[in-house]
Amino acid sequence: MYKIFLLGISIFFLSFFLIISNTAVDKINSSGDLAIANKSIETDNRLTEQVDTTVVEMKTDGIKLGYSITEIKAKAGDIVLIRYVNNSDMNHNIVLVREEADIRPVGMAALQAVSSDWIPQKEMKRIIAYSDLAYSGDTIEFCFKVPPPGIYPYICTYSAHWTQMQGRLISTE
Ligand SMILES: [Cu+2]
Repeated sequence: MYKIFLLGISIFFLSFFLIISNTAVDKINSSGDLAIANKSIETDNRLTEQVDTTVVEMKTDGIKLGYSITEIKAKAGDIVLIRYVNNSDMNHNIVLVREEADIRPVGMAALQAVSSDWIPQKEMKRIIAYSDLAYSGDTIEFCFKVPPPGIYPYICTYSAHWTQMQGRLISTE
């Protein structure tokens, strides 16, 4: 009888211990999950902060063959958004090329590319990004990812404007 009583007491305490320890484990799991959730939020914030957008307001007036902004500085990997107001009497575009030596081949080939809005498909390897053709009076937006650090020319390929209508994108670390 005494042994049965001892066994009963033992089972009671063992169950009690198991309940306590399970609760403790639950608590650890909860706080563990919470920590993981917080960490993922921090990671998301960091990702959105990494890419900035530089907005550039640019225009051309009258019969001038040029952009009002001829130098754009931005960080490699960021986004540049050019809002271009074509107040001139002619059509224009913005074509970003890989290097100085690409200006002439792209500009010359564009003269044969009227049907593709002055964007020469056969010289695409020299072109990083290009805008729509902005007709006289148009405002267009042109968005691109800033290439690795370096200096990149941008030109207007409409009707041989490239000889005068140029600017430089300076990509920094
Ligand atoms: Cu032009």
